[in-house]
Amino acid sequence: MGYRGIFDFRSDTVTRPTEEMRRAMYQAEVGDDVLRDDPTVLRLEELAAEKLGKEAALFVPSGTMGNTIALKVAVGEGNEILLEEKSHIYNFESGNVSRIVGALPRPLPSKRGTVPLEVLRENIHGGDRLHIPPTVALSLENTHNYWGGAVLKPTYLEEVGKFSREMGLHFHMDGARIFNAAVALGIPAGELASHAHSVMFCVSKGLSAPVGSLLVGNRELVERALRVRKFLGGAMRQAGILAAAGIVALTKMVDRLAEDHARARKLALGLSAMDGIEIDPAEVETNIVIFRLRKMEVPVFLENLKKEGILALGFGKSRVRMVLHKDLDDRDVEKALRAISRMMS
Ligand code: TLP
Repeated sequence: MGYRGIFDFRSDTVTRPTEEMRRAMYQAEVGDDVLRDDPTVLRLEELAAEKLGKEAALFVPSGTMGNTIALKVAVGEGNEILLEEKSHIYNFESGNVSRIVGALPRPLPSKRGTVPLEVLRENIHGGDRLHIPPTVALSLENTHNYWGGAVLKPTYLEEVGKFSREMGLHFHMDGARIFNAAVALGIPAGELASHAHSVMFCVSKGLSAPVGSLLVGNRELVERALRVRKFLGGAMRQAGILAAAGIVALTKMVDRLAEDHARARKLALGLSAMDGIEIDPAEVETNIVIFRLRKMEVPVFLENLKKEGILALGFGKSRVRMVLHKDLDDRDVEKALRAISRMMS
């Protein structure tokens, strides 16, 4: 399909709103959400809480803000949070854990996003020593962006949930793409969310809404989050215009994520047969495809690909990321494979 001759594999954030979303946005009933008067925002929040099986939800402008608010509420200044070392929160959110939350982030090694329980356990600090910030929370990412859309196993999440309750830690989930995980596993997103105290997810990624994320949790957390959202300047007025698209995202766009996953596998399989490209297609579980270049520099690869009207993203020194989404179809995947194959031979 592409868009105006450009085949954009950089991210699922590039998806444009569907016709149905645009109609819903046009017709949205709105009010002032700072005064909590916007019926469409309230409806989206109710729907989000219901889908994730939590008491309440808060609509926020971005995933970054949703994560920051959650940690500002649950971690707080002078405390420590355990994070997976390649997580988005630790690496790609402008250092907000230290800059805005005022907490100490402790990055921990993992196997594709799964931090072993014993590693979590070994890194917990109590509040008994004056010079060590006490560990009060942990955060996991599902699906995991850096690890190529890896899905965290429900049994692992259950264990972490149990562990966090035993240890008195707050368990936050950066579930920007939690619906991709749920669709890949064939289970409701609520089942994955049930083990965490708070979850942030985005409607602006594979679900194709133009803007927005939701923070879900219990009523107390969301009430406190409302204050932090205001403090960060994230409280919006007639935000129902945006929330209307979010409602379509949650009600109409979830099941189709399976198509993106199938195309990602097809892309990975094709790439794995090419000389100079390193990828294990078995690791591609959702819509993100990350591969390593053996013979070509990443900027050269991206520039050559761009000449064919295809956009991808450099992801580290020798890695490239290509993401599948609703604005890319089977033909676009084939086109990309042909172009890359020409470039590599
Ligand atoms: N990720 C973006 C870029 O920042 C890399 C992308 O294109 O994938 N958590 C996860 C796991 C994310 O992947 C992202 C965005 C966020 C949080 C932040 O969401 P936004 O961009 O809405 O602040």
